Amino acid sequence: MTSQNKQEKTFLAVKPDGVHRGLVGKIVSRFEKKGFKLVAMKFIQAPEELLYQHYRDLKDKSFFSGLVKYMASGPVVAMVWEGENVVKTARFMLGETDPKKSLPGSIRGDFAIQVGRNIIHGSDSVESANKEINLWFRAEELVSWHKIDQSMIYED
Ligand code: D4T
Repeated sequence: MTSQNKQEKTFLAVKPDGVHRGLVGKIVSRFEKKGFKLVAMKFIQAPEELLYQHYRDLKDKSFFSGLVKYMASGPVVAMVWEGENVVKTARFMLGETDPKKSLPGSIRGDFAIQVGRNIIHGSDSVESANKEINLWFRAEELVSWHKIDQSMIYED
């Protein structure tokens, strides 16, 4: 299989705490430097209805209402990134959900302390990535483009 047909997409979002703390550039830079391809990005104040949809699997958790309130407390940077194994790799780059368990070098390990302020979201599977991308973006907002450094990042 060549890298071309191993390409997949993930949904990432810098949460309001990451935006307020001025970490957007640093976070985006990590994915750019890794070699992944940005295919969509928008700065939005997420409507509560969208957040309920996004976190619907957690609706029975005790932290659900606090989570939605925090996610609606300010703007987020919603993004779609593409690359080989990007869903799993991005989760490694994010670190564990709880920053206390995240290794230094990961985004949460370097920039966050508490689980309720963990600065970034990343899809946990290809299936959730596709659902989340469809929820946050219209199809025409995804940009199809050829990044010229790809033969220096993938050998095949
Ligand atoms: P997200 O979706 O934000 O990338 O987080 P994860 O995929 O890493 O983890 P999750 O779905 O279990 O949690 C979603 C979101 O809820 C917050 N949270 C989580 C919280 O405030 N208290 C908690 O105890 C847990 C488990 C943090 C992430």
